[in-house]
Amino acid sequence: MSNAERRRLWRDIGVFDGLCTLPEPMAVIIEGDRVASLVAMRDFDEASAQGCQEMGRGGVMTPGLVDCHTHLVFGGSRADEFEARLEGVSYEEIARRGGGILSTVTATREASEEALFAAARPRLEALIADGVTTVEIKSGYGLTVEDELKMLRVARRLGEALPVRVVTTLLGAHALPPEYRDDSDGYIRLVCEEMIPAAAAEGLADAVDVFCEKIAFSVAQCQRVFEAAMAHGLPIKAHAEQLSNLGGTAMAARHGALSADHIEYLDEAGIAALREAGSVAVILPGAFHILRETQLPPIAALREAGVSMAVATDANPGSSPLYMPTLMLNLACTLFRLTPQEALAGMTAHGAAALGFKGEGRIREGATADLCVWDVDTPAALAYAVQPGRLRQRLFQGELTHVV
Ligand code: DI6
Ligand code: FE
Repeated sequence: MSNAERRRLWRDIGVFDGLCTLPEPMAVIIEGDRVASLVAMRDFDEASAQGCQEMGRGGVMTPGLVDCHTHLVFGGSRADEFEARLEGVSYEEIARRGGGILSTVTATREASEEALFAAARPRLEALIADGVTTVEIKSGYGLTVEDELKMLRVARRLGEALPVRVVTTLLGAHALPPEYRDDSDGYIRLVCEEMIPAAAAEGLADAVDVFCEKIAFSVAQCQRVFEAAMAHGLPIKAHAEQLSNLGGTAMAARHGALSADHIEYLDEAGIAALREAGSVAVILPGAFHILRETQLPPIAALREAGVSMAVATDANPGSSPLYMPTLMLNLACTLFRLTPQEALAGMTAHGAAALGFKGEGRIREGATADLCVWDVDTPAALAYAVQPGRLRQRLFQGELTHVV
């Protein structure tokens, strides 16, 4: 039987549909690569089980997880920086000394495409083993036209090699490379006039990101990058208000950004701008935890304003060397006081929206069968315990790609 004709049935299963937990045990039928039916067990008609492969009972089904913010292609390691920070040197200070992001830039420039691919593959496999079916991967450690394209090519190849949808983001404006030390406007010109056009011409970038921060680029410089991206038809997003409040989020929202990410230092004006633009707030509890940040993102105010909140790993060698999305569910709850359902929605429906896939990351009739079945009793239990090995089944575009 071809996969297109195959019908699979799960019985008596708890369902988190991407926005909320359904109140009753459900029966779910997947036909080919689509969700064909989703009915409460007590309304289930046994006749519809005919021709179905029985996939099991119990457990919890969620949409495949969406990790909407990662930097998982990079060379080298930053364990030494981790130790320095434990001894009291700050992330900003390390960056000012030319370490931090720039030390990864050196290692990434030196690495071949093959070496970058080989290093990134197990990181992505770890995300997949923890339920991810869509992942965004940023460049940003090359900082030359060639090295940024090299990173994006590796990201694309990862998506071809593994059963996961990869969305690529050009983050040329991540840090100022040493060869432009006294000419940050000159570097922004390179990003706008060469990097973005080259990435667009080769179809290598699905979006463009910036790091709007004192140790990176100003609001005005980030705006220039956005205008260049938009001129090439590319959606935009921003790392903003991570270490200080510069107003990058409000500027990004005014330009129709898909998302503003980190946002620990976001103020009322920034929240209002996100609400008006319908941009997603991406919260990254892994970076908050690793940097031992104390400024909490304004979760209650975002919730009150009705801004969608996504949750992601920010997997990267410096501020979030964490490759476990279900750990982020836990951290989003314990550190940021999201409810388990909000955290799960942040890694499904709202994560998808942060990538421009509004309406995806859901389990409902007609949806793409990207989904996970977990060995837990309730969706909240996924955020409650941090325990690898709970992913019982994983479907990527209707294909069973993970069975424990
Ligand atoms: N903020 C982050 O958390 C990542 N990039 C950024 O702008 C971290 C990048 C790194 O430290 O390597
Ligand atoms: Fe990041």
